[in-house]
Amino acid sequence: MIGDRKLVFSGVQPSGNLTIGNYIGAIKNFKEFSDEYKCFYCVVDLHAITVRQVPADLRRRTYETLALYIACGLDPQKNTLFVQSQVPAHAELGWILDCYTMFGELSRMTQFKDKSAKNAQNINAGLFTYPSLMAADILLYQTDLVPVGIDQKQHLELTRDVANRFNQIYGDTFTIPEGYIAKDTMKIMSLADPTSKMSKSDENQNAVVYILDSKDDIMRKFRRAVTDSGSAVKYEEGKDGINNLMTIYHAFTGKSMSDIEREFEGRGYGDFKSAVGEVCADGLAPVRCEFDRIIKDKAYLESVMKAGAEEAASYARRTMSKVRRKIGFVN
Ligand code: AQP
Repeated sequence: MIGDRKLVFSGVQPSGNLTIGNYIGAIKNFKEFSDEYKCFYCVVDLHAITVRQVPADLRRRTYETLALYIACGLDPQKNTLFVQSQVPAHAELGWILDCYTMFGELSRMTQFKDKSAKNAQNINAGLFTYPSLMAADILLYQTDLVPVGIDQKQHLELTRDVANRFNQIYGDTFTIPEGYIAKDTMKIMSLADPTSKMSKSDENQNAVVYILDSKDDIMRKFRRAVTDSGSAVKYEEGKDGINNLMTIYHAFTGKSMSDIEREFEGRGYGDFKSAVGEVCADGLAPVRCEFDRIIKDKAYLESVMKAGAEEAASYARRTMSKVRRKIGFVN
């Protein structure tokens, strides 16, 4: 809490080109908080290295993710936009919280299970302890609200458990954050396998629609999206592919599922897939246009990063001094 304003924190990993899953499930909603709350939006590059990254790509994507935040309407004057590795307190508190997070808790995280299955050659300790670093990101700022996609709910619950544990041992230290999972929050699924989440690190480019894809690419990907063998555009159990496309259509138009069903009655999947492509490409066009303008100005992006990191560090310092004192570190 800053005065009477609640504090909001959220982050996105620069681990790949951002997808419409990141957009619909997270970034698109971030703007809503700016007027009412004090908002910290972070590019979480420390998290990204739990999976091996090419250094030049990681650097480029860090700039791009920041530029996308701004292109999606996050004004750096109103929001603290920064890069996680530029505020070392994240790593420091991450280590401390590792010591207050149980092996069993981390073992139950579905993201760890999914990611270790995908990266069998590199199941590193960071991948396992990722949730305690995420807890540190959030608790460092005494965050009240964390807007995240529904897929991050389990991590947020762990954050609350760790914060409560720490507070029980040492007395009130951390604000217990609430997850803000919007009523209308959607989980966007892969276009190639609609039973699994759309992820930026998916190797199958046709499974994923990127925020910066061209209209042609977007149209092509939706035309090839996997659906069942039926033809009625109807939201129902077992029709994962169509349900996912309807969710995306809803996200870009605001139309309800029953309105979408009426609109496409008797029109078949082909027509519907093209319509989803159209609304998605048109909805993203202004973001792409802004992005193209901002990404060219590296000096501007660096000034945003610097100001953001300085402000974030000043908040982080207050929490760290409290944590260090309570634990018994000599200041
Ligand atoms: N498919 C999705 N549907 C809805 N929300 C999603 N988010 C991600 N994918 C979807 C939301 O985006 C925010 C940022 O996510 P992240 O970059 O921190 O990590 P992630 O959830 O692991 O995203 P990816 O795209 O799946 O990245 P990789 O492939 O690197 O693991 C979060 O708020 C998340 O809810």
